[in-house]
Amino acid sequence: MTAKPKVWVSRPLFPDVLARLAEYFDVDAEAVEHRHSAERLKRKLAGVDGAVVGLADRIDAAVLEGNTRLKVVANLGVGYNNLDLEALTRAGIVASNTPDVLNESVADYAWALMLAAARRVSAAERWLRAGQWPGSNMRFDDWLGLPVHGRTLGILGMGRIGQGIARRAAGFDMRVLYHNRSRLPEMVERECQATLVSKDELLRQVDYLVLVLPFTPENRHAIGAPELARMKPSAVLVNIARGGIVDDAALAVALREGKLAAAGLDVFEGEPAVHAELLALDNAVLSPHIASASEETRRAMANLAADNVIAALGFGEGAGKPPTALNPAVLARG
Ligand code: 8YV
Repeated sequence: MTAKPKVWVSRPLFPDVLARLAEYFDVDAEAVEHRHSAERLKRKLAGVDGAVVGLADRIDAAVLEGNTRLKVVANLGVGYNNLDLEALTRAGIVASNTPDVLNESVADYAWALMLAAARRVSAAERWLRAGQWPGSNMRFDDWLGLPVHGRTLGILGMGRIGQGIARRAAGFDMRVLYHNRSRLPEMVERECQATLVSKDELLRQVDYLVLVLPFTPENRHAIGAPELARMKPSAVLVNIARGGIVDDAALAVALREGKLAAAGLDVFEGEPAVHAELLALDNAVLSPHIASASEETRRAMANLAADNVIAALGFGEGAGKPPTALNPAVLARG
């Protein structure tokens, strides 16, 4: 009997997904979360045919150097700025991500942050838990927040997640504006009831701005001090995309000085560290990169990553056709 191919899973995963992988492979799965050093990544990847990796695992040319065994890297996320796709392609390694399966959960969560930031949910809960309600003589005009219904929602980056966020806006009677590299097909625009505007118009007109851009060098600090200055002081910013798209230091200043009303942030520059000034602000609702974290969605993401590894290594029904390969040309090369 020939030995099974080897697969490394860099983060703990659902046991049933690991069991699926184990049907085909000799699986080495991390039992606890680690921040893997480049050296450890290199060593682990040198000894396997396939890998399932997370966003904290930076797979670049240095990590791949001298690796002649690895054939597939499946990323647990739709965003793949942790992968050097060119280096992987050059090395003949298939890379995959997890698009689509997370669209609706992430869109739900964008709304959670929007509503929580507008209505000061986190700050009010902190106050209540601190025992401040009894004896506070809470006034009729305390804890006033911002209305969401009937306002203007802006979406920067109108892929499928952005479209999901836009579709939900109909229930809040909102006008939806978007800015994107290219205009959406008319039918999709109609479905989302969204209108394409320039980035400048978007910044100036919206009451709620949700960022759904991929993290690329061009999108670094797409929202910095100059952009924040163009927004209404009553506006709310929501980032469920990637840290680094927003200049967190500039955002903290705008929030502190009342140049922006509030923010809902799930991602941060340099996470898991969070800018100290953001941590100190009551008008920032902060969460630890959990927008896709519903049971159903995380399970679907893990299964999709497993599907890609299984297919790329020539097993299962889709043998040879990983469903969400980012560089399918590698497969054609054989
Ligand atoms: C993460 C994400 O993958 O899909 C993405 O790009 O950022 C998230 O869904 C998830 O938080 C696991 O780290």
